[in-house]
Amino acid sequence: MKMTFRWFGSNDDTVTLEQIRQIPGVTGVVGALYDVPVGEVWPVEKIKKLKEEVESHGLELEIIESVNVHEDIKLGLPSRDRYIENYKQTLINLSKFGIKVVCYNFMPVFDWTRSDLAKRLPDGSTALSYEDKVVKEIQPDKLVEEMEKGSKNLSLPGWEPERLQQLKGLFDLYKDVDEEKLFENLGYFLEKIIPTAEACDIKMAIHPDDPPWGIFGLPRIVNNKENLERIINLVDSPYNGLTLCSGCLGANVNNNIPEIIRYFGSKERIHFAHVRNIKIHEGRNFDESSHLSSDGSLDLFEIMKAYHDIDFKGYLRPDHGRMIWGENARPGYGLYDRALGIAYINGLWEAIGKSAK
Ligand code: DNO
Repeated sequence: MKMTFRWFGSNDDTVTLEQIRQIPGVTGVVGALYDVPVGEVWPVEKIKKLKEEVESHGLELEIIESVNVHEDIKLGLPSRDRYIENYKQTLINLSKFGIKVVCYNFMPVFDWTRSDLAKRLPDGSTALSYEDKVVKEIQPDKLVEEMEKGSKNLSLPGWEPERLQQLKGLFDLYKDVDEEKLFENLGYFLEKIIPTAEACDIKMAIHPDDPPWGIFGLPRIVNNKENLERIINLVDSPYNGLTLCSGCLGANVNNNIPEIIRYFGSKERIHFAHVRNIKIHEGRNFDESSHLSSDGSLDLFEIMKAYHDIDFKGYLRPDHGRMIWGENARPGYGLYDRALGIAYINGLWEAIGKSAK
């Protein structure tokens, strides 16, 4: 595996490349251009600048999270073709700088969703949390407001204000899009972009829905083994692959994460691993815990063992961390708890590797 760390750029991250470089075992960052509107082509000059900045700190930039997909593509509107052409051009531009994997998602309107960005845990740390009742009762525009309030004036990935200002219109458009239609629209998108991804040698890695169920009546399809299987078969190419996020899929107790890793790993379709833990409470409620198995509901040893068993050579990153030691950072993306996560994942990896010999 290649250990990486998500970074939001020098203008928009409290964590610096100097700090990231000092975390044991990290070889690269997971980056993106956050100032290009969704649907537009990522300019070569900006990609170059980001790449050079990361490399000048002794780190690699080989993976992007995310090139977001324009809503018109998910909706299947006639205007999608223009945005798909732009997406292809972005892949071509990224390939000029040695990008190997592009993560994206296909969640209608809302990317990852939480009811609280700073829930206080018994040890005094704060964490992202999801309470089903709150999300069921809140109006979508109110949720957007709450997320913005909790963001500490840092951008939240996937929560682009320009798009979310048009909530009402988007909800109207989605009235005609059910899960089958969404699959169809994803298939259309993949058929067009995978040949370009192949030519550019960039592996596409779809990110699961977070949480892995529909919210506000909007369809969601990237949420269990059966649907992941259907997605990789929409276009049967190694370039049509997955970001395997343990915390997203794991929120549904029916998803057996080690089994899912072994299954898609044996098909060589996992290109990017997000490793994190969650503490599941009764019903559809969970808090994000530290990475440690005994703090959450997922067994990180079994998860890392599954990656070891499939001889995982792809990119991996710790996922969200709690806010600890008085850190004031983007919710989920501080330095300390994610660095602790890395130390733990590295420890598991070394122990599993040595005891397997
Ligand atoms: C949130 C992230 C997501 C993820 C996208 C991938 O913290 O896990 O925003 O990056 O869904 O496209």
